[in-house]
Amino acid sequence: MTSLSLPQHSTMLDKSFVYGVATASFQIEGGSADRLPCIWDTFCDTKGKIADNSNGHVACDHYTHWREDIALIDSLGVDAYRLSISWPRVISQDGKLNPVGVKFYTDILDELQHRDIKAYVTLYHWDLPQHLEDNGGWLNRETAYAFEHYVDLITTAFGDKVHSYATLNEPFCSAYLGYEIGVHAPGIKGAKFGRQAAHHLLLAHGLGMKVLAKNSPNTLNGIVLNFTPCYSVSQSDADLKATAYADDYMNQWYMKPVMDGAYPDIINQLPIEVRPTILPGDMEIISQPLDFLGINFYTRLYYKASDTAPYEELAHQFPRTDIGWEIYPQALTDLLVTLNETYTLPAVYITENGAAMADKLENAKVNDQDRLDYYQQHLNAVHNAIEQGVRVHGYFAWSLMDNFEWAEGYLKRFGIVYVDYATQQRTIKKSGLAYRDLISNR
Ligand code: IFM
Repeated sequence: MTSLSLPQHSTMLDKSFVYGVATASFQIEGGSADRLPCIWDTFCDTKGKIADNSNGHVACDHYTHWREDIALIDSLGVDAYRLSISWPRVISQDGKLNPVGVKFYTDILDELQHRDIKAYVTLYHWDLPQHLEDNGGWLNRETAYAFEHYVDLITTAFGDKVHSYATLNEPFCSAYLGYEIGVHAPGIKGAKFGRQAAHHLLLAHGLGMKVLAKNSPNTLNGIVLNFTPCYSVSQSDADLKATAYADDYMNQWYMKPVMDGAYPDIINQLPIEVRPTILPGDMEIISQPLDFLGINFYTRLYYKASDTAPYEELAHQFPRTDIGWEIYPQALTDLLVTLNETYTLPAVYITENGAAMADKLENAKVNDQDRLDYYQQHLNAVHNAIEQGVRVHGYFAWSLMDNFEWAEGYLKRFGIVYVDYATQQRTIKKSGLAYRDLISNR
């Protein structure tokens, strides 16, 4: 198959189904001299943390090329562009708006509006201002209130330029990868730290939602969570129990508080010293009503029982993408159907889905058939979930273009557009052309 298709009767072919592309500030912008340092700058400067020793100072230089990049987005014919706001670019150290940073984004939002592309804005995609980290970062409850203040200022400044706001992108990654196992910024390790950071991030989400309800009641407001569905290696009670625990620890830990105002019951199995400090009223703040839930999906994982821990995670099975993640599209259907059975879901958007592949630019073309196949299989998986009653309203490809893939640096390419980092030349890959055609053929 060289094109992307869906069954003719699919609601994903209705014009009301939103197709988009997604990026994040630190991963593409560069322009670091015009903003405050963030935790990823510091992490990149720490030896051994980033696979290719790179950083975000230039990245895709979107800071300079944003106008061409929006023209590129427009040429793909998408309905929406999901971008994130760099907190350290728009808020100065004294907590006031930085007009230069605000203008960068209002220019982008105006250009999107002019081209009739809906702006899906994420308010926090991991680039915490370093001065807040110096005060404890997400381990300090005050950071949640600093976020609330930032959301208040920036949403007032943006006025009616935005279609949708997400408070956080993937709090699992910020908390677990950043503060529990330390493979992401700020590189802190410890179960108590991970759980406490998660709680403060979720608190920030709830406080942010309240600000959005006040300042921006007409936008679609929600949160973006990532899920890596957990599968048991066997049907034995021990393996099933271990797998359920892993799901609660990795996935539902972020979902259940937001939807139901409570952590999964396994919180009571955690050693007392690991449990997060939760103040009265926190869970009510965290469980504000949502207009939408953004779901990011890439892969699944297998689990089994362990003698020394609540579960053991197995290596990814095959086939794998270039980042080593198993390709298993059925898990996306299973995930959506299960979430729909477990919770009362608001409108669902797949806010990220895509694959890192070992692309080659040859004769000004990238023949990424492997990525195209990944997209086809996952679009089918979303279609199948919709057929089973899940209200999915949109799908965003991750990513618009190759970019800084966190601890992997620039070694892993997720874009549907190839970026030559030496020249900043963009080339739409075969998958990008197919995505464009799927959208225009609706
Ligand atoms: O690149 C990231 C993105 O920033 C968040 N979700 C997962 C992507 C691929 O790792």
